[in-house]
Amino acid sequence: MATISISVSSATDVNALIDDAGGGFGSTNRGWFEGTMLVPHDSYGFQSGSNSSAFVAGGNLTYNPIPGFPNSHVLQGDLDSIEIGTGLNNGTGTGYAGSNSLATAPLSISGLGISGSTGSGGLANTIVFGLANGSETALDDYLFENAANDIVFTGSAGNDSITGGLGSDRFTGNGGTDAFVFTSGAHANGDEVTDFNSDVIDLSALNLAGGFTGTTADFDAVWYDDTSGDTVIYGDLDGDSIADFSLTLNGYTGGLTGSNVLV
Ligand SMILES: [Ca+2]
Ligand SMILES: [Ca+2]
Ligand SMILES: [Ca+2]
Ligand SMILES: [Ca+2]
Repeated sequence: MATISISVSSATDVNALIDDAGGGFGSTNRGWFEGTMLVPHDSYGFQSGSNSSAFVAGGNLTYNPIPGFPNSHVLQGDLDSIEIGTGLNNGTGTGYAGSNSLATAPLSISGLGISGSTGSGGLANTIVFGLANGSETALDDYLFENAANDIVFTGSAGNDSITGGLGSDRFTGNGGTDAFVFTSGAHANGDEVTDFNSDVIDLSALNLAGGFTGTTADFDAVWYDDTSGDTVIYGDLDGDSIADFSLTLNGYTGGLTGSNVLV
């Protein structure tokens, strides 16, 4: 459905930052949302009362009250991007629709590919107002639990961490010791790391009793093969020593140890 780009500009735990973006809002700390809202805008900006969180939703979006419910909020249209950070600067001076920027925006998500979202149950509305009401669940589900959506992740020069999702994802950690975390074989399967160096593949959530077995296939274990010019990491989930999932470290043949692959 969509190939979604996630990039970070400084050392970031991606999933924690998304969780914090939702957590910064909530019933007693709502984002501001006011101004000229009934015509389409390129972006809508939200800032929590304490400015512990701010985000900008970009696309071709229109705010409409639900007919008959004048105090209701529905965001409709195309949602392309979300930037998460702090320090919302609204260039229009007439509210939080229009020209928005963030003073610091460590996390940028683009290519969301949500078009023609309508109604209160539409993705644009559930994702954006989810965050503004303190819940990142709809965004998390769309990014990481939808097998039709692939992530292209670009890390910073620092130590980044991202918990990968369903779908075929591609991770470039850049500098630093980056952690690519997977919570199931299905989440890891088919994924690629383009620049593995001294980074970490964390499969510990899978609770595989066989542990990391180097280059030897074994039951309920994780092993690797680097004889093809890449390193392919395999895992057995059902005890037959035959791989049930694999992920690839492109162009890497430097060998792996239990400190690179956490099982
Ligand atoms: Ca994946
Ligand atoms: Ca990095
Ligand atoms: Ca790295
Ligand atoms: Ca197996």
